[in-house]
Amino acid sequence: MQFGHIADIVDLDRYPLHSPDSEGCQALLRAGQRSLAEDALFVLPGFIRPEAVAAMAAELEERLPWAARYEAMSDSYGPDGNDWPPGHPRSELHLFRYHQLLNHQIPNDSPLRAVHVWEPLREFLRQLMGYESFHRSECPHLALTAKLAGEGDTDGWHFDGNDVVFSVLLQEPEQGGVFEYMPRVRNDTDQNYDTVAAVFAGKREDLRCAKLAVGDLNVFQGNHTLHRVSPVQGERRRIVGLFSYDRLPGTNFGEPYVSRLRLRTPGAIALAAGDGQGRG
Ligand SMILES: O=C(O)CCC(=O)C(=O)O
Ligand SMILES: [Fe+2]
Repeated sequence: MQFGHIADIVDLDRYPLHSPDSEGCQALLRAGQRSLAEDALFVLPGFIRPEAVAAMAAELEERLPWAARYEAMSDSYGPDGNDWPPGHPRSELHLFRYHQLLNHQIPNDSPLRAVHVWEPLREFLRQLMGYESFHRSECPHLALTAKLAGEGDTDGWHFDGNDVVFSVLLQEPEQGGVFEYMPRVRNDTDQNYDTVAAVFAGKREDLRCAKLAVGDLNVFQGNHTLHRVSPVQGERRRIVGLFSYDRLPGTNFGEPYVSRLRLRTPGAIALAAGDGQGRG
């Protein structure tokens, strides 16, 4: 591996996660908790060192031919068993379009994976979130992924199904690809559909844009926060790495999204065609 030690990848001078009792680390936890409470988002600028960011982006872009192509119109909420009338925010569809590299397609010695499996990061995030237990996802497909968004690709308006998402921005597009969000627009008892409907209709006053630069670690609570990635413009792709954790050990992701990705993975399609011929 090009990067022999985690200190070559993560800026430990600025982010001493390896010394959890240090004043530096404790101050980071306090700042992070304040930021999450106010903004549902906590950005750690320059978390990944520039040389490592460049290597991660290149490694992922090289694997683009094997990435799953996701393209679907979806609602922002996920199914809840009800039939919502046309015009209701729950029945409004948005475009989701990107390439996604799945966990098993990212090499074991990838510097991106080295960050995901770095124990001090998991423990820091556990403390930041105030969870009693916190585990790396072991999902063979989605534990660690990367989204690569080219011209016109976008993540439509949605709420996340999980409590918290950790991402690192690895490459910025020339234009667009902006992470837009409205912190805590809903809560457990109030869906606030009117405000959501206004955003869908184009109202932008209460939207925030995350100021992300390459190398930043973004901790984001997306289950109550409406968000999207605006369409990418230009030749250069937007690339993010996404780390999954869960309060329970050994959790896998739901099958529908994974099977959709599997079907749209070039290798999987080739394998299915090969099987057919072999039997014929
Ligand atoms: O690409 C990003 O920055 C976040 C994407 C997102 O919202 C998601 O994967 O749920
Ligand atoms: Fe999301």
